[in-house]
Amino acid sequence: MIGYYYQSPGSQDIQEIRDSSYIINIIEDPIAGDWNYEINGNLILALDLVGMTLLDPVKAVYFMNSKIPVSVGLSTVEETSGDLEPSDFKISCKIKYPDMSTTEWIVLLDDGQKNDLLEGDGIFNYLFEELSGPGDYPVEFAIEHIPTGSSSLKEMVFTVTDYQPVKKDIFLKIENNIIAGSATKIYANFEDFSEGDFSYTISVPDGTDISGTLLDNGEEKYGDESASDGIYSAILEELEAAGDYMVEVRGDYQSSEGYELFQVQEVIIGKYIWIAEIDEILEIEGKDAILEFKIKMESIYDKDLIIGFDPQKTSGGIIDRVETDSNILEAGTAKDIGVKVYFKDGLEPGEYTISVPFVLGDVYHSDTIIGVLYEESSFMLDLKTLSGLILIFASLIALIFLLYTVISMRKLQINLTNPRMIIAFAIFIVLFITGLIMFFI
Ligand SMILES: [Ca+2]
Ligand SMILES: [Ca+2]
Repeated sequence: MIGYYYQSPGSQDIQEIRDSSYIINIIEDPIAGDWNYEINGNLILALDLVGMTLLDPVKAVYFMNSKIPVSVGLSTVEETSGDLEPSDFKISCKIKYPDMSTTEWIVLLDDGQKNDLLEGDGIFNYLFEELSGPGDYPVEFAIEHIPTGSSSLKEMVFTVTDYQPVKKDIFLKIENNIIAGSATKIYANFEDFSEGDFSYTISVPDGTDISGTLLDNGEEKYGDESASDGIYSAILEELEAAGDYMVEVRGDYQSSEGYELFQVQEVIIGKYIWIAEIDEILEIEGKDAILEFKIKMESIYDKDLIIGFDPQKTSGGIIDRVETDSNILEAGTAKDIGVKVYFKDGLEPGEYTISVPFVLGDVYHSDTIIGVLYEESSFMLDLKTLSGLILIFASLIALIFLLYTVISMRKLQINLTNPRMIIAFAIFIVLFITGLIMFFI
């Protein structure tokens, strides 16, 4: 409900608009004087109760190549309660160029897209990129409460200058301990060794960023040799993962004219482990299903790394284990590593694609994909198997002799217990069983 208090009672023509979610009272032709009002309800939404803060542009002066962020924040005014629904508001701005021409009404968005960090947080944004020249740019803001159609206006001005201050150079150095193995020191200075605020951001191979401050306080833990010499330092610990690190240093300072300026410099450092690819299809030689090959590995890394394998990865259950002739990849070396891949029993002949899951230290995982050919004919070469086949063949000669004897038995009146029969049968059995044992073991 809404109550009005006027200095003296009198009839006023009040028009009321009522909806399920709001009530608007419009006082036509109000009597001059002080008015008070009181509003009660679960949700209070009145334009007067909504604060509009210009968050940007914050600076009064911009350079010609700038992009001007335009940002407005909505908030409930102090001493009021109730929820604010940012989507009930439309905020727009109109920018006037120095030549007096103006832009159209530009809608600021709270959509969490391109120029807006978060959707629905009541902060509306736009990025103005079309500066036409130096001069004053008055900006008119309009805020509209969509459900009630009520609106209000605000104005501010920013100035664009064509003055281009000469930027100081910034120098960045990285004490590269990639092979030596210790923490990495970075240091930076302006060309004239003047003061500034120095900070760094490092993009780590896994995509995250580390940031911090470089200091000129002479403290050892920052790697700073002497205080206030204009050389700012920081020590970076724990750059563990292999890959590229992009180090960016930013120095903020004030130009002699009082403009806030900054300069950025970046350098890429890297820790690499490289494992060669194997393009050709490798053949398994010998009766046992063991693949042997050599592979080239190279390390540009500051520590020796243990060469191991991920036992969980078995190429779909066919790999039993993997062994190498060397367990260490030394820091800063390249070498050929002999690898033996043991397959599980019962590998069927055929062509396979396996991945050998190398794990180097805790820092590098790489699956090396290899085509493998496993042929049945390869076990025919085995000497023991060959002897077994010869014995089985020899036993067949005895069998033929035995059969011949049985066929001609009646004609020659030879008895089954004839010693020739028994000897031939015994020879066949002995040769045949020995041959089988040799063939299969
Ligand atoms: Ca927003
Ligand atoms: Ca210093």
